[in-house]
Amino acid sequence: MSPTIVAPRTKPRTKPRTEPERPPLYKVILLNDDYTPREFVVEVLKAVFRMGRERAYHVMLTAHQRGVCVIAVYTRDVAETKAKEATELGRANGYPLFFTTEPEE
Ligand code: TYC
Repeated sequence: MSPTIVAPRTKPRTKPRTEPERPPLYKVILLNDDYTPREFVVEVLKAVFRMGRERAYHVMLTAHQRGVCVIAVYTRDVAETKAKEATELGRANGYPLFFTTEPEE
């Protein structure tokens, strides 16, 4: 019996590797107001954004002095959930504390 001749593959076995797409990131932004106590803002930042006291105090003070402060960057779902949760903690305690999100350029 004559040997079977196998034609060489002309196509690569696998697709060329491409880097996985990175998901778009969203900033969580803290807005200043005249009513929420400073200490309450610090506690919310610690609880929802897992900040230590010093960083939370610094972020609170930046928002207090400049009107806004970017807190952190997350994927869209996480950013929106945390902003909602933190805003809701303020509302539940009768404060107008407000967190918003915006896409990172
Ligand atoms: N401005 C508030 C006060 O003087 C404190 C405060 C800081 C509120 C930051 C909101 O994002 C904020 N009591």
